[in-house]
Amino acid sequence: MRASRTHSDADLRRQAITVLRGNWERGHTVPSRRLYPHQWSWDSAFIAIGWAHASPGRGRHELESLLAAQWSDGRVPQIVFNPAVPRDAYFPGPDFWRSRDVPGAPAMETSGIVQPPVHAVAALEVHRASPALGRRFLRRVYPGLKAQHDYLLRERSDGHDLAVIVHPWESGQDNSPAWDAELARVSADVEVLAGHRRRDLDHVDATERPTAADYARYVAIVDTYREHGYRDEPGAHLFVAVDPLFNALLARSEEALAEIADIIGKPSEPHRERAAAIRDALLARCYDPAAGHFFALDRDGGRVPEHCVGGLVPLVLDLPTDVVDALVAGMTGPRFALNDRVPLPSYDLTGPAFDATRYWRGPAWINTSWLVLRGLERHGRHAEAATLRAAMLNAVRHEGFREYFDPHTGAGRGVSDFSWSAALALDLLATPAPTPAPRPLTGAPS
Ligand code: 2M8
Repeated sequence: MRASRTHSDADLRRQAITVLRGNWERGHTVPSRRLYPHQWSWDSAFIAIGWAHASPGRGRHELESLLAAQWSDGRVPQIVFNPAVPRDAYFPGPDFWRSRDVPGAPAMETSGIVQPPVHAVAALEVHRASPALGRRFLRRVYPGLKAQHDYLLRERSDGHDLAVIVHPWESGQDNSPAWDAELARVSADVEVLAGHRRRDLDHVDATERPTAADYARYVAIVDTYREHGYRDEPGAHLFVAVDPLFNALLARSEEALAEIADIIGKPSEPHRERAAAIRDALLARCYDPAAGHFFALDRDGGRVPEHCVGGLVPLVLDLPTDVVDALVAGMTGPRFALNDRVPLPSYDLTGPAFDATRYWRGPAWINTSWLVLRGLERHGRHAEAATLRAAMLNAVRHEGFREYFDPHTGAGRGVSDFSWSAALALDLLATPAPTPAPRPLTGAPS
């Protein structure tokens, strides 16, 4: 890490707002002007949480513009394409997804898959930032947020209270080693990429991005889903998995929906029941007490024994104390090596597939650390939360609002001026670090 670029909290705040303003695009914020020039689903949720501290009106627009692209079955698309951006600026673009051919898709063009549902949490945070504006915003977004969850629990049920993902992109942790075995079952030749041009490699070094073999499979999975009109029917899915991060966020968002329902006078109990059912299923199916970690499941319900940062994210939920203790022990041990310089790695530092530079196979990301931080706070683990907060702020202070960071050295990687890194830093700066619980002074006079 370069020590020369240190900034005060006030400087950092100003710079974060400058990044968000630079990426604002009439109604939504692009994750990155260069690499991701459209609106992304879970990015918008994190970005709205940042806007809540700088411009709550933009936070509301961010979420409402995303929900305006919701499909009639309730799915909130992973990408909403901006018609003003050249159609081939990002691959796969609107001509690949062809949402216009699908009944029930919105007027604007979108992709046909989803991303982790953290939007109800974001809506509540945006509301809390400006409650004086009344409950109208929550009234407007509640039906869409409820329909988003209904879709996941209805069409994507694993039959045991958890929701499945049907594409690695749906996890947001695209090339995580958790998906390797399931992805290996998809037969796809890199030839399927022939008529396409990967635009990501124009902006970021190929050693940091998913491989051509991964992209061929990503394309093949969508080709089949598209042939089924993006209906979740038998034969439509070449890839099926259960992601602990996705389901932890679904449960946390159900809790947020319960709070929203209370505020606007709707029944909240069904949301609390759903949150508890998802949490219980995560504990029963994804948690391995011997390993002290939550694991992804393959399509047959088998645990995928890869330690990924997503397996720490269920900390955002109420959990038994022994589970919290085990997760914290795993986080501070050699696999995730919690420290105050660099945020948590996306994957086990000691794991066989670890790669310090390749995207979700090792690099440290601000959003996943932010989720774990909120979980640590929920469980009163203030010392570990303070350490993680220091690491996140240290990374962006020294390297700027990069997309991800080398998990050993903290060197910035991926694109610069990345929106959720700026947005979540803004949230950290707006929330003072809690005072650690008093500890006995060793050797103090009695
Ligand atoms: C990355 O994913 C996109 C596909 O959705 C890509 O690689 O092109 C992931 O980091 C994902 O989590 C994120 O939402 C997206 C935009 O920031 O980029």
